[in-house]
Amino acid sequence: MAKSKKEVLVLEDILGSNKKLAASIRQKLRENGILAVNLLSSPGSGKTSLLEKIGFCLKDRYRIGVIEGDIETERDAERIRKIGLPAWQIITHGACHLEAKMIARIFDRIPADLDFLFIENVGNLVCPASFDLGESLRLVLLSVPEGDDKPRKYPEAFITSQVFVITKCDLLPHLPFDVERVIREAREINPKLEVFKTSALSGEGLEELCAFLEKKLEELRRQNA
Ligand SMILES: Nc1nc2c(ncn2[C@@H]2O[C@H](COP(=O)(O)OP(=O)(O)OP(=O)(O)O)[C@@H](O)[C@H]2O)c(=O)[nH]1
Ligand SMILES: [Mg+2]
Repeated sequence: MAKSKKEVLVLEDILGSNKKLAASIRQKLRENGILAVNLLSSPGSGKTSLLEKIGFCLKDRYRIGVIEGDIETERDAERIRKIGLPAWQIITHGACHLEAKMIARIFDRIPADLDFLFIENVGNLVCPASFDLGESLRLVLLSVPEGDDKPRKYPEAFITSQVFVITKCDLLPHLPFDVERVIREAREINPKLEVFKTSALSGEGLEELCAFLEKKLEELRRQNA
């Protein structure tokens, strides 16, 4: 059923105030030279697994913090703490996405001397795409078992992201998944997408992805200089 005019106005108001708050979060993070990265995907696509691997790859040279968004439990934050990184869990109690106000509420717990702040959004390929969290970089993940037809079906996540990470590529020999098709269709939606093929299991593509993140941090620092 079509939304009423009142519903549309309420939605516009929520998104408008989220955008303003996100802009001020982004400004503060950037002033401190922190690259904030928002990870979006369906439940179970491998966000936390990828963050564990990125953490291993970068933690000796950079200060990293992780915000974990989940509907319930502190499980993902505990996984991140196990690899020696600080993690702050946001439990949304039912909300299917993070919003800027949730980041703002825990903002004073985030050290100002971080290099990278990763934000793992609630597992959902739809709603998180509409909410800017103040990140400088948005990554959309799609895992091989989810199927190669998803970019056109869930375009907003691909339109609003700068990076497309195909995860669980170790499963490619076992599943029908056309890598060229998924990249082509994602770039038809958003021609500027950077694409990485990764596997948290085999390690494929992780070095390249980490090098890209380092380059993005350098760019941010250069803009600040
Ligand atoms: N084969 C394979 N399995 C993976 C890979 N990465 C993650 N998995 C598995 O996929 C499942 C989900 O991984 P998570 O990292 O928890 O996924 P997530 O996106 O963080 O899940 P939510 O936070 O619940 O949305 C786990 O059983 C992982 O072991 C991968 O590269 N290859
Ligand atoms: Mg997770």
